[in-house]
This record gives sequence, C-alpha cells and structure tokens, in this order.
Amino acid sequence: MSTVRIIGAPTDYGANRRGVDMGPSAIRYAGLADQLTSAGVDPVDAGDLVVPRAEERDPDADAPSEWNAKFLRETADVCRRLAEEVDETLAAGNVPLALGGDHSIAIGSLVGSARDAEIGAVWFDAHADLNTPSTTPSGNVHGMPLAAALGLGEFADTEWANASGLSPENVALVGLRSVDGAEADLLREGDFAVYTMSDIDERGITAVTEEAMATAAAGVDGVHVSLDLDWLDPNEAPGVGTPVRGGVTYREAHSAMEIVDETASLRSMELVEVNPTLDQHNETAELATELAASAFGKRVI
Ligand code: 6HN
Ligand code: MN
Ligand code: MN
Ligand code: MN
Repeated sequence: MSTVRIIGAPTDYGANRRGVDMGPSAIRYAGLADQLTSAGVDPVDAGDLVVPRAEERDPDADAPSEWNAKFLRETADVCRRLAEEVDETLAAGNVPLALGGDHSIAIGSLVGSARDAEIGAVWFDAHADLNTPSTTPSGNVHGMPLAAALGLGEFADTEWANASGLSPENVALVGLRSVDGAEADLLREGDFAVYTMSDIDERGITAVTEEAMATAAAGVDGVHVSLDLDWLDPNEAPGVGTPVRGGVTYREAHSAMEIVDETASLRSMELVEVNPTLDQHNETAELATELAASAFGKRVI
C-alpha cells in the first residue's frame, strides 16, 4: 500500500481575496484522510508549514523594483521549504500531496518533485498560470507558478523557482478558459499540450485527459498533477478566489482523476485555491477530498 504524505502550505500571498490560507484546514476537516484511506492508500499527515500571515508582511519588500510580483520574499520562503518536504517525501518512497493555499505553492511542489528526477506536469485549471512579473495583469504570483517552474522570463535566473527536471514538452494544461494575452502567445508558440474547454466539449474529458497524461508522462520518471479547484464550474466549486464560468462538471472532474490513477504515473499532487470563506458549507474542500480519492484509486466497487 502506498503512503500519501499530506503537507499543508497555508499561503494567502498569491491572490487578491483573503481566505485561501484556510484551505488546508478545510480540506482536512472535509475528511481527506478518510477519503484517502477508502482509496486504498495510507495517509500520513505532516502538518502545515509555518506561514506568516499576509497582513504582517509588506507585499513589496525585497522584490526587485522592476518586478510586479507581490509577496515574492514570502512565496520564495514557503516554496523552498515545500520543495524540501516534497523531495524528502519522495526520497522516502512516499507520494507527496500538498494542500494550498494559493497556487503559488506549485513552484515548491514542482521544484521538489523535479529535484532528483525528470517529471511531467498536468495543470487542471481554468487559468494557464504562465504569467511572469512583466506580463502579469495583477502582480499576483498565483498567476505565475507554471512560468516560474519552467524558468520563463524573469524567472530564468531565480534559483528557488526553476524546476530543472521539467520541460514544456511534458506539460499539459487542461480546461483553460481564462488566458491573458501574453499567456496565449506562449501557449500558441510553445511546446505545451493545450486543452481548452472547447477541446473538452468536442473530444470529451476521457480522451483529453488520457492524451494529457500520456504527453506529460512520455520519457520521464513521473507526473505532477496540479489541481486548481477553479478548474471546475463555479456551480460545483464556489469556494475559489478567481471563479470562471463554464468549467468542468462534477462527473467530468471525477473521470479525469480516475484516468490520473489508471495512468499509474502519478508522482506528486497538489490541491490548491480552496477558499472556505466563499463556500456555503465547505463544499469545495469536500469536493477536493473526493477528487483526490479518485486520483489515488477510489472506485465505487
Ligand atoms: N489561479 N491570469 C490571472 C492573473 O492574475 O495572472 C488570474 C490568475 C489566477 C491564478 O487561479 O491560480
Ligand atoms: Mn534529494
Ligand atoms: Mn485557476
Ligand atoms: Mn491556478
């Protein structure tokens, strides 16, 4: 039985709306450990990284003056520690499951997962998260983690951000429906496998996810799955800071996670952007636990 090590990263640095730092608590409270147990894996909880509250910090401290990236110092600090935890978890033969927090923590997950290996990544998200400090419309680092981990733009020389074992040919983005101008250029010109909601409409979630996982897994040691809960339609997942209409349904999300499990290449995973202050009754966190269970092998019978 494989052991899944849960690592909380309760950040609230990357986005405009406060509350996403409560994600790890909400996801645990929604029954993550029981869900993972019912999936047939053994959950071990490493607790939360210690993360200073955003209000105690100056969002502009320490960033190079020409960089538009809020809380860069704090984000770097958390991501360095998360990378260490993820690397150690893998070195011990276990599977890391990081809980956000905002999506900026993916920089730490990817760097840690790719430290001693070649990896692929599948990005289940309404957004591409490929902005850089010079292209971002918001200055929010949760819109930049994939660019950071790939060392794009200003991140080329940022040691804590580059995931050396990850390259664009092994990156697939699934469910896109809100992409900024510079991100669209990158997606058109780059080597990424790109699946918008229109592709899912036309081809179905099964074919799209199978292809995304196969592309990410080709020739590498394993795949990191990044699940931003705003990937789902806001009717299913209202507790997210940047909801976008027209997302995947509950059933489509489960089908995709079942394919993640069937592909048998899952190396590391994260659940991000759950903001319980925007939920009625913790439903987005609950959904996150159910989807994690599907990704780790839970089936009806
Ligand atoms: N997320 N593209 C927008 C920005 O500000 O860069 C939104 C990013 C949302 C990021 O949901 O993880
Ligand atoms: Mn190592
Ligand atoms: Mn998103
Ligand atoms: Mn995201």
